[in-house]
Amino acid sequence: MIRICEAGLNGIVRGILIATATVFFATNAHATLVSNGTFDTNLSGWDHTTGTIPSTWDSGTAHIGRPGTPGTSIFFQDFDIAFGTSALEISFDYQWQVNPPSVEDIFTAELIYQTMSGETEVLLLEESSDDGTFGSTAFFSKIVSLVDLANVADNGRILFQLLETDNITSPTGTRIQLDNVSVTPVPLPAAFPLFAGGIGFLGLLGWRRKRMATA
Ligand SMILES: [Ca+2]
Repeated sequence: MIRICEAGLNGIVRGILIATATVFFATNAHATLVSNGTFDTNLSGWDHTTGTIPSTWDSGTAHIGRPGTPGTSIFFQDFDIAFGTSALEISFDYQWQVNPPSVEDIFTAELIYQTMSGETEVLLLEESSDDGTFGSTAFFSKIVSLVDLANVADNGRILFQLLETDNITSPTGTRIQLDNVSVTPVPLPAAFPLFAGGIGFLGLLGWRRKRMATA
């Protein structure tokens, strides 16, 4: 009698487990939401002409800013975030290049997303050329929680900006080399405990059966 009950329970738990695993891994398997984040052959998919200094493609990377040319270089892409997504993992590689200037330049990265009531801007990174390591690639990664995400098309934007100030006395300047930009939905937090709980419960049933068999 107990064995039938356990077998039945086992089947139900397996069913729930398969269902939650499907949700969990389907969500987890989402590829990055941005297109051409690796800049393999060009800057297609990105707006690289906004601001006073256009961004350029160079050997599989994007160059934001032009050394010695004062102004603002803005580089961005809009993408769809599926309604119900609760968080995004954002990562990219960046490198300060050419010459540390006498007057600091500022590099910023932002996530902008549409909400029920308007727009939210999340500052991901703000770095001065005084603090940057020139000629060495830095890896950035952060998980951002989304609040009140609007159910509209192109509700997300990732934006990079280099503000290049005038260095009156010398023509030195900077650019940011950008690569491997990735924006990935983080699995539903509600699905994970259910999934992990299901595995634990199956383990417990297995342990009880084993114990009864040896008794
Ligand atoms: Ca690349």
